[in-house]
Amino acid sequence: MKTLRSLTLQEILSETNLSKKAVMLQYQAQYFRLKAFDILHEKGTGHWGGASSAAEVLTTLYYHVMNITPDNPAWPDRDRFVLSKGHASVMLYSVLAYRGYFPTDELSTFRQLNSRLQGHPCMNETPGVEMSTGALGHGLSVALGMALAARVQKKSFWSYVMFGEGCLDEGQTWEAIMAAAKFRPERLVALIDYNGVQLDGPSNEIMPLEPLAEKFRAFRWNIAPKAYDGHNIPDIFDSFDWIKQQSTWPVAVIYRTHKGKGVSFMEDNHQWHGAPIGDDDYAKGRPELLATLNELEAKL
Ligand SMILES: Cc1ncc(C[n+]2csc(CCOP(=O)(O)OP(=O)(O)O)c2C)c(N)n1
Repeated sequence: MKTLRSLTLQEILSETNLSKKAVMLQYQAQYFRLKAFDILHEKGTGHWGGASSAAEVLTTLYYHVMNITPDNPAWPDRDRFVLSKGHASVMLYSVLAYRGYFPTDELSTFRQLNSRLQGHPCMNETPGVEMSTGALGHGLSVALGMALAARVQKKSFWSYVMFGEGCLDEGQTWEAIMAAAKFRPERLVALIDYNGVQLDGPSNEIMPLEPLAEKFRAFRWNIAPKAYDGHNIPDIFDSFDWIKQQSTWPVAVIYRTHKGKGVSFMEDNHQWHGAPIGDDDYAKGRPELLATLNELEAKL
């Protein structure tokens, strides 16, 4: 099997031309998607659907947006990120490893006993993980606390949280939405990975959330006037341009995404939320991911 090429940190971080950087991040996100697919197949466990849908936003955050120092994960002024949909851990781990928080070789220990890379992220074990998550619905409360701590400490770091529809079905999220609108901490940003599918069916059937943007507005959040394409790096760049121009807090952005993105028979299908990827499906699915990676490589 041909060895996949990850772009180096140096290559990506030193690129100052935004169009070129977008092409690089598009490639790198697909690299992470393929990496995650390989890991989940090898381990026979983990969550493909929601990990795949978050690839581009997570890659952009860690390689373009956040002010972080992976060699010193506890730097007090770092930007914070909370993956409220903790089951998507394999994508977070892939990004963290290649971003320099821990050795990339360690990814092969995913979900093993005593590994630092447990099925759901653990803040006490894994460098770069800011909050232990997995029980849906806690992330925004934590990110709100971080943003309020920044205010108390007179610091200007950003607090980002990513959730999907599952977290929005939790009452605690709406309590945090209300509390955030009361305290209005600066630089608190909710990134919504809106892929429309949950563990056992379409979100519309499980718990309809629409009109979601209007609900955030009614709760006095500053929500982006349009939904962005969460798989398109230039569009994601635009979303962060919009975020960085805001001065009314808290801020939320909806990203339209596809669960299981990149493997046609797995996309938008709840059956691939967390099912093990067996040999046959791996053999069918991997060439699709690789073909896209090769197309993106040709554009580099
Ligand atoms: C409190 C709680 N209830 C149920 C679950 C089981 N569970 C894990 S993921 C999931 C569905 C999540 O759907 P979504 O947020 O849309 O995730 P994504 O599609 O982004 O993977 C459920 C019900 C859980 N982890 N926590």
